Amino acid sequence: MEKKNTPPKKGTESAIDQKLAPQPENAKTESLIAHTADATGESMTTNTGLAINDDQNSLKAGDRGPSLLEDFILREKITHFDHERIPERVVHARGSGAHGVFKAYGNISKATKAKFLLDTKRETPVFVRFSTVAGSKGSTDLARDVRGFAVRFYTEEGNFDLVGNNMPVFFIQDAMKFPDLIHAVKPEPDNEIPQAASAHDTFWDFISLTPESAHMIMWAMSDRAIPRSLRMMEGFGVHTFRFINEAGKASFVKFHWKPLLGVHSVAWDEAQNISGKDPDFHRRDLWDAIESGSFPEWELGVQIIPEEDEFKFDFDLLDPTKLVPEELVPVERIGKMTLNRNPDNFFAETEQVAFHLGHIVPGIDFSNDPLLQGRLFSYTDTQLSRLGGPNFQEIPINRPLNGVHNNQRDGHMRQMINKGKTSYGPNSLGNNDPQQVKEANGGFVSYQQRIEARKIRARNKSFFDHFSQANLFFNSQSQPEKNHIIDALTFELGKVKTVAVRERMLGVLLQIDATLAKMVADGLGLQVPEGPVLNQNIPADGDPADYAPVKGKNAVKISPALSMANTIKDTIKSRKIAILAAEGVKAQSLNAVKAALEAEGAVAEVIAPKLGLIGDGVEADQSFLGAASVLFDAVYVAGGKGLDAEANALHFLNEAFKHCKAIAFEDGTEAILAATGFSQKVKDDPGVITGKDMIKNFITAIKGHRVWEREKSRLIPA
Ligand code: HDE
Repeated sequence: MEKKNTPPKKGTESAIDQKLAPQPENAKTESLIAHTADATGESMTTNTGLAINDDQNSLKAGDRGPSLLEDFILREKITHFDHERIPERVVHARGSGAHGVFKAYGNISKATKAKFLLDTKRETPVFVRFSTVAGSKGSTDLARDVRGFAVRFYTEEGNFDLVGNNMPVFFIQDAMKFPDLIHAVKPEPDNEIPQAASAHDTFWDFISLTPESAHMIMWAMSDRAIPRSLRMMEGFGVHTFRFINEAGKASFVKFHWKPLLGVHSVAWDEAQNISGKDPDFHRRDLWDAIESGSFPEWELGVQIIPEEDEFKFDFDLLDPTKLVPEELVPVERIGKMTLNRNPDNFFAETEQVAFHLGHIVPGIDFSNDPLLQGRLFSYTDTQLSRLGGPNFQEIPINRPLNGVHNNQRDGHMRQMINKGKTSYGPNSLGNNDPQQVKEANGGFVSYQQRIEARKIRARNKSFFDHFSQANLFFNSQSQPEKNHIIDALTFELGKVKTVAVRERMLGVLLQIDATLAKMVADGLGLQVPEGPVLNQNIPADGDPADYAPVKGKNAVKISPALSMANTIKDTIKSRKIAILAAEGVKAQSLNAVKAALEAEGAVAEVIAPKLGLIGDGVEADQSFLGAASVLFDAVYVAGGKGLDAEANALHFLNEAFKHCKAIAFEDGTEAILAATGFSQKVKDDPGVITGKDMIKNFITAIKGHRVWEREKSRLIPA
């Protein structure tokens, strides 16, 4: 039931003038007020507004008798409940949303006329939904997977959706293959196993026969697929889009999101543990950060490529399995997005938001990327079954701010009450309203690309270099990152039961990098097969020789921007630090450490053998039973009675060490360090801190995120 809300304030949808009205601080948030309900202090009613007297008992023939069909209150309640669920998204089912704002830097008018990218004074409201791809709605956040990074800008010219991922390329080149890819990665159809995982036969069967996926596979097997936080991921538009400027000149554009907290990941073993200890880890992390005022921020970056340069690259700009190396075309930062408000209602907002990369505004247009072109069909189509009909744009989270006027009418759940007799055009009975808009006044006109072509089902040969950028990505990684890719492939292929699929995949890896293939083969106890890689993406009448992958040149051999080792490492803001303590802990120094960490924006929690008071005014936030090292970024050992003999504390420390985290030992806790499994390994380890300048050194180590070099010995029990 809608509460009698405070009337929507000035600047809500209805009040906004289509032409450049000054917007309130966040016009979208205000526009949602009219649709929110708050039961605080209200009486309970049925959906028709009838006050309910008894919500505890159904109507019966006698208090021990059968329930009566007459009970319209019971029937209404149960009926609504029965229909609470809608189909989950066929991909990207598991997601988390947040509201925020975008502010342009105002430096891109040379390339685009999109108003929200030009006006530095205006804050454009945004709604963002992050997601995993393969898992169901209730699956773990920490699956090895691509992350969706979908951003809606509620601009003065309508909604612009940048529906991207946290990886800049994709598995396939043509929309025609998308259902195959997704069928291969989803749980296998006979037993619906495994959930939210690509480590199974059908996925690798498809991949090993689809060499165009090689580049994306490198990304998916890298640590990019197991982010530390949704707030610490890059985002990419993936496809090449077009910008159009005021003079009508077009250029190609690639979109990037650069997180101000840097790009960081967890370890794979850690990810698997988090999935058990807190499957909502990413969702909770995003929610908590926003609730605590630690607002995540990203800069929007663009790579602009003049139309004249379309054929200057050794790959095709229309091929979504390729990125444009930042060394060739630098990323220009053109604005900042800040996420500053959690949704009020998950279903109404995060679940019902209906993104579509076809939602664009003047100044932005599409390219002929065949993956992009197919997506232009899919997104509206999928909402029709997911949200139940053609009026999903009327759901509050989907409404544009500048109002909707056209001759579309009726359909399931129509909300709008259209006045007047005319719902057609041209009309003379209604002044021919709503009127079309001249381009000069903001009417959208598609970019007039010249096309002279034969109608044909085919792919240009410029799409056939499948391995050069896969090799560029692998080459650009630090040694620990390379090790992680090798481990990930060994893990995934190890779960594949069909040996022929494993072998075929080794053949693909050989085309990317011989050492990579050899290391994975060793782990699998197999030999790397020689011979050409099969490409099965060919039509029935195609000659396989015409479709063989070709070897490109790779103008760039190493791209530092592709390695997370080169990301920003200058803050511990919002990092979670565990302080291990037991009864009798020195309260003064514990409080000093906590204060120092919190002063840097970190979140510190005291973990002890039991809850309650453990020292002079010190309370445990969690006991070892409820806490786990994998849920923290670093550990401070504050000490206390018997901590060196506390098995849970030692396990906590060993595991933190294994996952390459910073660990500091307070003076007087030497016995605890001695009892760990890594006491003999701390010499020259920059992440194990003792002695002088402890806090300073500890903070520096946390800024470094992880001491990845530590992990290879694999000798730490945990
Ligand atoms: Fe999507 N994708 N996709 N996708 N996609 C969907 O739309 C589809 C692709 C992406 O948080 C669906 O509303 C096709 C690339 C995100 O609500 C569906 C193809 C990229 C989200 C769909 C692709 C994406 C989706 C499912 C190949 C990165 C979640 C529910 C032609 C650039 C949006 C929905 C959200 C969701 C189709 C490929 C990103 C079925 C056919 C490439 C972030 O329409």
